[in-house]
Amino acid sequence: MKHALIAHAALAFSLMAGGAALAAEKTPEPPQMTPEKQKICEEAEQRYQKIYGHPSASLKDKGIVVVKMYKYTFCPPQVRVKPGTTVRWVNVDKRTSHSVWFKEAGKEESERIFPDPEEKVEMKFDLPPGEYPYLCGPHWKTEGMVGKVIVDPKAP
Ligand SMILES: [Cu+2]
Repeated sequence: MKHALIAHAALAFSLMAGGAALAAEKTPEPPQMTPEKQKICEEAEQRYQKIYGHPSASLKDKGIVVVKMYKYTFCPPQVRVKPGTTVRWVNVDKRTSHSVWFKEAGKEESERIFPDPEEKVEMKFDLPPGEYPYLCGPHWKTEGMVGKVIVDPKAP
């Protein structure tokens, strides 16, 4: 079993328990959607469709929002989701591994996942409205690979 599936209850607990106490270790803001990042994310979506056979947005009906990891970028770098949404991270790179780490919240880094359709990181955001920044363990410092989940009841 290669799935780097993180227990939902455990995530909710530690995200809430972390918070203010670790405010000193602030996660940088996710990158702006420059034309370069836009291009990377368009490519990431094409690769996703080739691997999985459907557009990533088509899982929204099931309450799943997909974030692709590609060329040191979370695509999209920022997602706004309704409470209760599951965010699924998949790696559509060629050979680099990536992780999902809610470091600021005091959470442990996920497993480092490879470009393999069997691997993913998934978390259900049964959490209070707010911003949940995260990093890629191996690349946040050197490549600025950071992202953010915003829980918002008014999300589309
Ligand atoms: Cu990475």
